[in-house]
Amino acid sequence: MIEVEAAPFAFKFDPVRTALVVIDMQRDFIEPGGFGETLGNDVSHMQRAIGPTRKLLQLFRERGWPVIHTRENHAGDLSDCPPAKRERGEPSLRIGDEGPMGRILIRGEPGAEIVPECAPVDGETVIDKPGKGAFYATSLGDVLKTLGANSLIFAGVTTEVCVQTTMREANDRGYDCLLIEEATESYFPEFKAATLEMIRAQGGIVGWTTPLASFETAINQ
Ligand code: TIU
Repeated sequence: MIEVEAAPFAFKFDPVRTALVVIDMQRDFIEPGGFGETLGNDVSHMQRAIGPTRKLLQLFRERGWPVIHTRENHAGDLSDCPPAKRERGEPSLRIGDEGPMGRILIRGEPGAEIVPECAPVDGETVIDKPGKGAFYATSLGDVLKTLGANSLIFAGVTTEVCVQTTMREANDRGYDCLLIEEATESYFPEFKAATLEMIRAQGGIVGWTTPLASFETAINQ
């Protein structure tokens, strides 16, 4: 077992029963002209998560530990996009509309790809998901059962939307979940801070959080 200094207390995991889950590190959320910006967000904050997520990927790859990437996206005919999701609010472009990186949040379009720094490599699982939670309408649960995982390390964007939703889904399915603090970002710094706090409140009601350096120190011991 590996023991990581974390909040609200030490996180212990068996590396042969652990996977890294990187949530939605897509150009649509991170770069100007994508889905995140169409919703009215300042996407510049997102850049901060790229370096630490890349480092985390490197740590898992060096050890041959499993890596799973998710991508929020929809079929070109929008058959998996609830009208309520597409029609809500007054975005500058809606899901499926043509934008500077191709059709917004559509599978296979340039904007829906993972940023090059965090791109999947051969052998890594990529889960396309229509919702915010990565377990909803996907094979993630089956993939994790096949791996025999009981602990999940989380990174990705955005902290309070797809990362938190997926961590809550995972928590309800019995996984111990650790979020790496610098490897996640929100469009709203105060939402990121609040989400980290609510994850670890009440004795780790959703899971644990830790700085990347603490995780790296623990796995190097
Ligand atoms: N809008 C926002 O903060 N996030 C999303 O729509 N999706 C993800 O978090 N991936």
